[in-house]
Amino acid sequence: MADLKAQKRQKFEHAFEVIRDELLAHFASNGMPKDAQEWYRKNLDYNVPGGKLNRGMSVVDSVEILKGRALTEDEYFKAAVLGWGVELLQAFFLVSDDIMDASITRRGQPCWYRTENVGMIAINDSFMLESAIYYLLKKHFRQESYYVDLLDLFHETTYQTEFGQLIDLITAPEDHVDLSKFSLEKHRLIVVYKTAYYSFYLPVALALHVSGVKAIPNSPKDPFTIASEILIPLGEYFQVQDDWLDFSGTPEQIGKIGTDIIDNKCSWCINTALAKATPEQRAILDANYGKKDSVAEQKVKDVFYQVGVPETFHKYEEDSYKKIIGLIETIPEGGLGADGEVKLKREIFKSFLDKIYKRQK
Ligand code: GPP
Ligand code: MG
Ligand code: MG
Ligand code: MG
Repeated sequence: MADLKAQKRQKFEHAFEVIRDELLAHFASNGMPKDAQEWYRKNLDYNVPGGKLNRGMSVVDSVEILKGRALTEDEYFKAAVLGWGVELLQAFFLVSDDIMDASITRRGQPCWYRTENVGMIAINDSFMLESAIYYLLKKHFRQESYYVDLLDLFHETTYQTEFGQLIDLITAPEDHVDLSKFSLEKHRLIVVYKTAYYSFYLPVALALHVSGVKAIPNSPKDPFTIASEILIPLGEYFQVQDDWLDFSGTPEQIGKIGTDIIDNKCSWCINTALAKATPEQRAILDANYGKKDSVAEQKVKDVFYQVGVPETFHKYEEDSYKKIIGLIETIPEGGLGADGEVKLKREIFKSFLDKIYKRQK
């Protein structure tokens, strides 16, 4: 089982080498100089392949489940291009998010903008990671009837993520801490937009398009709408885990140093603590949250422990799992769709949920 997982990952990583070489060959064919070619290669290698790859591999896994059989080499590669498209989008977001969040490390190494000679060139590097998606889509999908659907989906999802990033950032001003502005409703809006669409809806919607599933606009039977009704809550749960790990995980474990308390973020942990704090504890939170100082950060963490944020999280995790299983079971056991058509199947969502349930990084 573990072996099969490792093999799957290896195969997906191998596709990255091919895709990266296509991007580099195209770049070189525009007469770009050797030092720029090396720069672009380093940007791609440093920022794209080193994560958990859940998002990218979910495209391939979902296509396999939808087709109900092993993929041909050609089908596999096309699904992998879309999967790496999601990973490129994620790399674009993370390189720029780390600048905006003043983060230190990512995936166990310094954030790209903090590496030697990079600095603010990382902004342009992040743009190139995004644009690479559209080069690849054109190269591999220009002839397909659903090409425009892929373009639309990547564009719309990017825009939604940017909405979410905006509200994440303006809810966390650097120079003005006001915890009364936070709420779990605000948190939900932030995380659905900044994380759930691109991390959960996008991979499955791509798999549906490449498998020939058609949208049924304005219908309660639309497979894309039905998928999003499960995937958005799944993404919300995932980002609550991210907030929890930012507070409780060690850098060795999560590959990044948590910055949410220092950055004044409207995270799940602070909202949970605010709901449970006594007036004394609330005063400690008010005085120490969002301060660029590790003593203040520790005081906030102490209150998080005192009010039972860990216990509340574990309960939340169990409840979310049950809730999402319930949503998955609204899909008929034999799949959703007419005979002879590609059917939406429970296993797509179950396999995605299993990838993240009780994750430690
Ligand atoms: C995760 O937030 C959200 C993103 C990475 C989306 C960024 C969107 C942009 C348009 C740049 P986070 O800051 O909690 O992630 P992490 O904890 O990994 O830094
Ligand atoms: Mg952020
Ligand atoms: Mg961040
Ligand atoms: Mg985070």
